[in-house]
Amino acid sequence: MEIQLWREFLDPYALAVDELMIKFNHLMTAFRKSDDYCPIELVQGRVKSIASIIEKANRKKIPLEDIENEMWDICGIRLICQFVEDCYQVVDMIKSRTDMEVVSENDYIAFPKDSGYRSFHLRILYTVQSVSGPKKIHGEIQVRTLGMNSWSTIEHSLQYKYRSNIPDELKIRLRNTADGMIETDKELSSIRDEIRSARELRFEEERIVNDILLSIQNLYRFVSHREAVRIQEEFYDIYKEQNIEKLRHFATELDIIAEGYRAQTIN
Ligand code: 0O2
Repeated sequence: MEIQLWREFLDPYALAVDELMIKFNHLMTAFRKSDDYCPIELVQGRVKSIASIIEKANRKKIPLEDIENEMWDICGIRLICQFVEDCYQVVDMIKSRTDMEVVSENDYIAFPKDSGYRSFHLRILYTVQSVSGPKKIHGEIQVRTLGMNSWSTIEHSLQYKYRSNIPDELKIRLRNTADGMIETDKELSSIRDEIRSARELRFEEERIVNDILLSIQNLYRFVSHREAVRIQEEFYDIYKEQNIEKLRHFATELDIIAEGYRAQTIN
């Protein structure tokens, strides 16, 4: 295929990757705004490079004219989670969506590959509006934990170095580190509630601080500069104590003060 034709061929895949990344990032924001725990930690996406498509087509004996139907990961999305349980929740969420159709799945988390590779793969069909009308794109979504992701990223680099001929001794060591990663994931899952509540507390603190700063900014319109600075310093002192209860209380007090000024202005 000529370079220009490759560009045209890959264009709808780029659109699909962009759209899917926006959708999953938006989902993360929606979870956080609603104070719910977000099972997705990070969204990544890429269109497979031409070199990688050709290499894979050769390796899997896929004629170039068939790659559109036979290669699923030209449009690739990776959803990275904190815990194994989150991966399955994310998989269920994807399956229940109406804007993408899951056509098959491979659970390499429950059934790791011989290499030690773990991830949940979903093959999807996703429609984009291209210049020539709607086009159904084949895509692959990989769902994995942070641990699985670091292992596979490292192993993938070694595959490049050794061109699929990783020495046996190194393969065994990689396998052992993959086993270690399974134990780490299990251990993290067992303290999941603790980690989740710490994380929620952090997000809540961030939200309260943002609210307080906004209220102080608004107060500048109603109180003297000196008074606003005094309130600001009071906030800094409370913030230093790292006591979320006191922060909550301070935010409520500020709300009451702001409400009082607002009422005065209306009257
Ligand atoms: P890149 O550079 O990651 O884009 P599937 O049909 O997808 O459920 P299968 O048959 O393994 O599973 O598919 P394939 O096409 O061999 O692998 C799809 C992708 O999964 C790979 O893309 C990798 O991203 C990842 N993957 C699969 N097996 C391994 C593995 O043993 N180690 C690592 N590190 N990743 C793996 P590509 O083509 O490698 O390219």
